[in-house]
Amino acid sequence: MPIRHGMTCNQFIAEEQRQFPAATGEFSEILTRIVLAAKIVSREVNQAGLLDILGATGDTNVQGEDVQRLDVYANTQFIDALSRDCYISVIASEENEDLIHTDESSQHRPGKYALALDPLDGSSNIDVNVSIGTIWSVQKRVSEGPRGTSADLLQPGTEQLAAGYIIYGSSTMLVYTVGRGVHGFTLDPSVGEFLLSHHDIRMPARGGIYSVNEGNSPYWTSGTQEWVKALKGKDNPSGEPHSLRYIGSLVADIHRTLFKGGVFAYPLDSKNPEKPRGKLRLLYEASPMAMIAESAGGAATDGRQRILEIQPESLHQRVPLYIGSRDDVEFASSFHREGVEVR
Ligand code: AHM
Ligand code: MG
Repeated sequence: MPIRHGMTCNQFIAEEQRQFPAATGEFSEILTRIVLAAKIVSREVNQAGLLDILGATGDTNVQGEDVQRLDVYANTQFIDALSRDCYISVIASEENEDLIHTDESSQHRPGKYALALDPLDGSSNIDVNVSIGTIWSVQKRVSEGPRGTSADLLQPGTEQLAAGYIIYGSSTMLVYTVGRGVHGFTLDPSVGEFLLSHHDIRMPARGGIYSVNEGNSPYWTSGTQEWVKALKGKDNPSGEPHSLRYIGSLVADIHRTLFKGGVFAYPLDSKNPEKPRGKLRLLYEASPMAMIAESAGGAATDGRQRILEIQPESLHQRVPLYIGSRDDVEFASSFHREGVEVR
């Protein structure tokens, strides 16, 4: 079946699989499970107000943040969809401190793949009807033996086989890449299918928007402060002040950046002076988004190093992130490279 506007995501996945005659279908099965979980979570997100499911559970997650009920729901849906009789061996989720072993519940031989998951990012926005999203990436398992290990997830982002996000916004969209172009599918609720709406998305090489929580500027390094000052003036590659757009929901901010160009950043800050750090998590926020950005012609860096080349050290590791149009990310890097930045 030729690639055509309006084909379902599952048809598209099957079509991509046909390009690899040796493929067993296991990888495609993982993608179709993600599609299924996305539909279920989308339905729940859209009915959140009606079902009175909004609000915090009263628990805190491993990051010390309030857990929203929808976070828990989304976490359960994605883990269930990808655990039972699936080909995923281990999952790292933002909502779970420890690695999740799916091997025990699997009827199959140990899975060949590992999943990194942020089940519902931007959850502080749920109660105010702002777009939120799910972020995921799949890696090939590298450990041997009957059970997966954290080594399966602690691989540089260059080893990701697929990465994607689902944005629950004015419509629900699934955007993903297997490294050969970035494709977007819009959920048609009347037929319950994600339909191909954006084939081979390309990010503009340069944009006119910067997206950053400027309230953190007193805690930024001087390099970051200088960079934003340049973006607000005329001393930047486009020669005119950039517009500021900040939703505070990573998936929504990056979704806009993918289509309109510009740069999204969550820089290093010294809110904790003992330990300056970025906020966003490498495995299930920065790395998948970096794969999408690069596959669409954009770039992603921590200011000094390509995000995809960072060797992860722990499941919930945080990194500074500058992501978006190629030229805009290069401009950000020029203020952060070793020797330029004063901390
Ligand atoms: P979360 O994983 O707890 O939802 O936090 C991540 C979110 C991102 O969606 C967003 O880019 C960022 O936190 C916003 O942080 P801030 O409110 O500090 O600007
Ligand atoms: Mg998150």
